[in-house]
Amino acid sequence: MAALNTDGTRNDWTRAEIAALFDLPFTDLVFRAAEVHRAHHAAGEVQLCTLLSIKTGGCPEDCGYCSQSVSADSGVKATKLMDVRAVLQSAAQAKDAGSQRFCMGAAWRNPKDRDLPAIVEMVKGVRAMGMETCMTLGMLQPHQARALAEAGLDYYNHNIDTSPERYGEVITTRTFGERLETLEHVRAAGINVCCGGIVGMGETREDRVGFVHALATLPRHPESVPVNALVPVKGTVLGDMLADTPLAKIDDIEFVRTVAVARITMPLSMVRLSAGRESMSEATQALCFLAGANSIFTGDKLLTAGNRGDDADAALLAKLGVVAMRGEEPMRACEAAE
Ligand code: SAM
Ligand code: DTB
Ligand code: SF4
Repeated sequence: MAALNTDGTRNDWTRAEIAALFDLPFTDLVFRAAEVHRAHHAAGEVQLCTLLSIKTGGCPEDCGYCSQSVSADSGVKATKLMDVRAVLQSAAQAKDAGSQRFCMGAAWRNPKDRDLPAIVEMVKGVRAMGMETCMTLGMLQPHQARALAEAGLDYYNHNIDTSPERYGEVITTRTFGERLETLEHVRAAGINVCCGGIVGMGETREDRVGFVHALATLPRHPESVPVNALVPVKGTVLGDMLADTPLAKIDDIEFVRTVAVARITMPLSMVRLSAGRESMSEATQALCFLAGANSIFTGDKLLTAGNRGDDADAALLAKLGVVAMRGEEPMRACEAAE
């Protein structure tokens, strides 16, 4: 018998249950996901988030998908940490464009303590503009997580990226366990967790089952779950592999299935349709919204890769009759659990 938490979520999903969801007839799966979505969220609303790379390239990690790794020959130029004023200018533009959350990403294995004062100023400055703040800076020590929490950071993004079994084939410079440790430090500091991964890296269905299983069985579900479709970048291990085997690209229906299973297993979480929308048809994106995705990255750039741009997104949302989420999310898992 499944054990329900007081907020109605479950952390005891089995792999067999998650595999059975993936195996459902497509329309049954999407219908179920849409029901779960409507029970917990305003189905006609999508959260708009904006990304800024505050420190680009030159990263010592060897993530096989990433243009910013020193192991990749992607042509991305390494930069220093941006200055606080420039970051706040970007944030002000994002706010004017209607963004609800400003996400700042750095190509680091981990932040150095000497970088923290500037990072803290960025969090405080963006918060003062009335936007939610998110940062993704790599691995954190407990004292660093606490410093970010004290600055008022709302979310920390740290992805598990794929199944525990596949992890070591994609990244060798850190372990799946180290990822979980940082997530624990973020939780312990009281910051909301944003954690998801990438599909379309040539993984199997079983890996996608293992990926959703790992997220849905965390002690508390991440408040945000980004589902990225691999953006194949020339010069990265996975980008080059996919260029040689085009059939390895994730099938649109399988991508929607992954979103739907994430929605059903983590009903209160925001499921973010993240990287890869530039090459995704409007019909596939509409199916993702039907299957419970309720957040996107706006603007014409992610960190280094292109994004659809505000005009194309405004047209799509208008066509679908979907509106931008304003103010607080309907319910946060961390609040509901208390
Ligand atoms: N360096 C930090 C870290 O890895 O934790 C933060 C930045 S990193 C770029 C954030 C996430 O972006 C990765 O965990 C991965 O899921 C996603 N990502 C990076 N490159 C991608 C690509 N080419 N396609 C899709 N998602 C990608
Ligand atoms: C996440 O899961 N996706 C975003 C965010 N977290 C930081 C990053 C996507 C990066 C896409 C590739 C690039 O722009 O280099
Ligand atoms: Fe570095 Fe993050 Fe890219 Fe990995 S995903 S190489 S940690 S920037």
